[in-house]
Amino acid sequence: MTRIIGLVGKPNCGKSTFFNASTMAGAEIANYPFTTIKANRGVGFVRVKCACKELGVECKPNHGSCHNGTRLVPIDLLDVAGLVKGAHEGKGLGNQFLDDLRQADALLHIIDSAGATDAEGKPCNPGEHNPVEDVAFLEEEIDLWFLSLLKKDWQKLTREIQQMKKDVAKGLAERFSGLGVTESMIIKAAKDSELNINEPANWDEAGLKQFATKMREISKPILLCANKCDIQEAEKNLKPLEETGNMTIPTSADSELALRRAAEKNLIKYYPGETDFTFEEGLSDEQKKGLTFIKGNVLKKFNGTGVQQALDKAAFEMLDLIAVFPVEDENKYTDKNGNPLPDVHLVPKGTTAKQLAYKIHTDIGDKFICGVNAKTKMKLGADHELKDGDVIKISCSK
Ligand SMILES: Nc1nc2c(ncn2[C@@H]2O[C@H](COP(=O)(O)OP(=O)(O)O)[C@@H](O)[C@H]2O)c(=O)[nH]1
Ligand SMILES: [Mg+2]
Repeated sequence: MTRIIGLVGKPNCGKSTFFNASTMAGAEIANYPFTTIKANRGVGFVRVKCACKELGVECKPNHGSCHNGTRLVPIDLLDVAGLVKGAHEGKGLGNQFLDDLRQADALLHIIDSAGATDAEGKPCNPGEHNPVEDVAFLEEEIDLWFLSLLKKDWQKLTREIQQMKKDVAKGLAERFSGLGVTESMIIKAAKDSELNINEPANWDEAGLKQFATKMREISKPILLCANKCDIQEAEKNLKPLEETGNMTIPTSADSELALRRAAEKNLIKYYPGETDFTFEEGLSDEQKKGLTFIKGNVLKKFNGTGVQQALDKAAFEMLDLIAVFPVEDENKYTDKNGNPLPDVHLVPKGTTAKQLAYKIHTDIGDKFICGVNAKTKMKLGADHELKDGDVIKISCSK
């Protein structure tokens, strides 16, 4: 299943800027065909150590790009409609918000850490709003939505599950499959809430609320992006944001967008995620001034703009994805046209050789005979679990 990273938060905190910066093709990464899928659905990129260096080949990516052994691999991004209070009751763009949210497997909560956006999402003077309040606000809104879905004919649902002697976790997972909630997530959420999974009819209101919260935490992990870190007032809010217990990263989406635009016009040499750039010819004084500000106040200070770092963290630390390189020739590491390391698949940890085959193509999955680890030439059975960085040839029956 394709994993999707959702950008969420109040209006005006920088979601669209973050989205535009992340999905911007740029000169280096322009060769992805579906950069914008829908208005708010696009393709961003995460950084992966390419196998090309280790294998001593020059890779030819079908999608994304490779620079000095760092490969940019496509990942789906969703710019979720701005959240307002009462979204779970359909307020504001509530239904749109929840509908978008359903599809996301991990959330980047874009926060105006400079406090220049008030509780309703309107611009205010930097420092006027306390961004820490936004953290609980978003979590509660999603929790209440999960809870309202749970409570909607809860009695009927639990009776049905028990009468049909259905597995409770399975029954609940079916009900919540549209939310990206799986059976194992349900079991974990019940356990973490100290609820007996076999007696859902006995769960009380407080238990249900707790269960909804756990389900949200497990199925929609959140990374806080302390955005607008280029504004001075952000500094004092970074620690308090971290102290909410969420993984936090300072970001400047505006800076990332400016850098990628300048790189696209060949005004600077900059690669996503890097902590510095170099000037090329042809910049105006004003452009130079703006970019110099970013160099000193963002890149140097925060080790990058944080945008690429946030995407990488979401993919590899929250979604636990690994990168595998399918090839058709295990000796030359190429596809059938002779292109070395043409593709990278991002798959969940624990993915087996046969599951990879199915991800490449249903036909390849159906005709799977075995896998071959191209680095060691070892044969791999259907259930062999793949490792990060594996280069894999799938052998099929004719
Ligand atoms: N200073 C600064 N401004 C930003 C940053 N990111 C976004 N903005 C500005 O914040 C405003 C709202 O941004 P937008 O992306 O439309 O927010 P959205 O409503 O969450 O999608 C715009 O004026 C952006 O230029 C940032 O990192 N730093
Ligand atoms: Mg927007």
